[in-house]
Amino acid sequence: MLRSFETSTLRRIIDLNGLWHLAAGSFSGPAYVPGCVECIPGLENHRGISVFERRILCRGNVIFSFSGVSRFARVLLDGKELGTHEGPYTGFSVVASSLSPGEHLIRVEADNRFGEESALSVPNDYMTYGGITRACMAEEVGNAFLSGLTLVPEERDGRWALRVRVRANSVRDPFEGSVRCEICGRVFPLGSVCVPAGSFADIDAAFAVPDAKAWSPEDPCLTSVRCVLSLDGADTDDLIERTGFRTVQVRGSKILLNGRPVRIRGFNRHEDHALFGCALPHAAMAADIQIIRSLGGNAVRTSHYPSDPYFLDLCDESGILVWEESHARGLNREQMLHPQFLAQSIQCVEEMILRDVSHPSIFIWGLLNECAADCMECVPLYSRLVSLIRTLDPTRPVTSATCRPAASVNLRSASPAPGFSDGDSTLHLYDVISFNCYPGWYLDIPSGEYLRNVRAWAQANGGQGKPFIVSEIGAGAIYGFRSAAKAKWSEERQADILREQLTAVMNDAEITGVFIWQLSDCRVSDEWFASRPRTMNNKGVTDEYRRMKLSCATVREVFMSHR
Ligand code: ADA
Repeated sequence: MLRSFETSTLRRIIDLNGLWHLAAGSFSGPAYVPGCVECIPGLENHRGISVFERRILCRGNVIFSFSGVSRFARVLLDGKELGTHEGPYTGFSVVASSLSPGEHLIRVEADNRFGEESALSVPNDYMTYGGITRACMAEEVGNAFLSGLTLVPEERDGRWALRVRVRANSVRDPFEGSVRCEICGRVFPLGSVCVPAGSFADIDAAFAVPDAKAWSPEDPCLTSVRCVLSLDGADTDDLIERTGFRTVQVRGSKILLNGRPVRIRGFNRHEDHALFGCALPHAAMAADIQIIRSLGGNAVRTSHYPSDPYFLDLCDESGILVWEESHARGLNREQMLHPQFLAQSIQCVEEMILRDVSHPSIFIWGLLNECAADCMECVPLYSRLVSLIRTLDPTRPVTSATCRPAASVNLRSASPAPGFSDGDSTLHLYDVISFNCYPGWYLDIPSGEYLRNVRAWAQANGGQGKPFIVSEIGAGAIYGFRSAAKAKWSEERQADILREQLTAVMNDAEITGVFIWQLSDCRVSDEWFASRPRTMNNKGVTDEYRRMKLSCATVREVFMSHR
């Protein structure tokens, strides 16, 4: 299962998770999917093509769906290529048609090498693992099937409506059918649909849902919607998606959830774990949410890429608010001007929003963390991607986490290079302003003073009157390193810095909230930054096994006193 709930009642679903045969480097043997090849002894530093194979009993038309293959995937059935996909953090499906009943061989080639053709996955302050890193499944369908069901609740004058989009597809033969939705025991006809041979037709409808129950973090009540395709009066295919009825609005310097201002007490979360790499099992995902709640948190930022959809399901169910981010971290001018950058970014944004727009827990979209927002040639790229997000989902605010106020705010005197501005030139594009700030760690300046300076600069440079989020703040500590002198990298030092930083943020009523950098220590690409101790980003409040550092008690104390 890719999701935490049943997604169809009419399809035969084959779970593809479990043992596959893996050939990678010198390894040849069984490997668990989903999983990272780097978790297999001997493959800890594998960069290359990993070949996964397994046999599957199926027949007819089969949709193979993958939630994530890192980084580039090629899928073959019985030796014939079904499709390819770039990007580790969004899913994809390929269809095989008219299969004879019996055993078939599926083969997935997962390539985690960096290279010329990869604009977004580059050596970075996190690890690009390899393998079939998220869940996968196969589904048997007939000639006519549905895909891409999305649900967007809309509130008008205190009444709820639901916008439903779904695609009707033909594998081979043309058809005419009808589509309906079932919600809370009621049936809403979406009309008839006429699909040419081997093609598709999109259905887009909105209808009132008079007895909708509201979703909120305190009472995360979810609504299931079943969409059914019928041909000649017989139900042929169905899809189930979930949503929650809630509103998100930006009003002046506040973000309102269901009409009330929210205060974010959040954590940045990389998908990374000492035992599982980026392929966290569901229980480990749920454990992360328990840690966030136990520390007084109410939100998570999926830094710096779209999350595993199962984790988003858990956030919906737990009432944890989510900042979901399309993939990119710290790309400089040359990297943003890469010939594939725009096409791959558009693909990532489109796949993320199509996949995730129905999640009520997602309250904001983010993009392009700490990229070259001070480069005048790059500003149009930002603009293009922000417009794309707004077109695909006009219901949520958009933001980008930046670390670039004017150099003087960061106590530097450098003047900008030709073609660059002194500070971020894209703030005018966003609904919410977000800054990554490390006073007390990278900068020797008191947090209160630094945050006031950054905010004043943002107000004067495109952020006037907009909500302001501290999208990262934190300090490093090596788990178990205790020091009476509170030396750098000690747990004591991290706890002290976080207390000072978080107190400053939470005491400033003009700041909408904070995402601590970060929930757990994560592995860093070897190729990126050898001077990070342990080749890890050690700013987690827990280590990579989720063992709590001293700072957890501090975070809990500060967050709990601001609930
Ligand atoms: C950033 C960046 C993070 C991480 C962090 C750090 O601002 O967005 O990915 O690298 O700094 O630890 O320095």
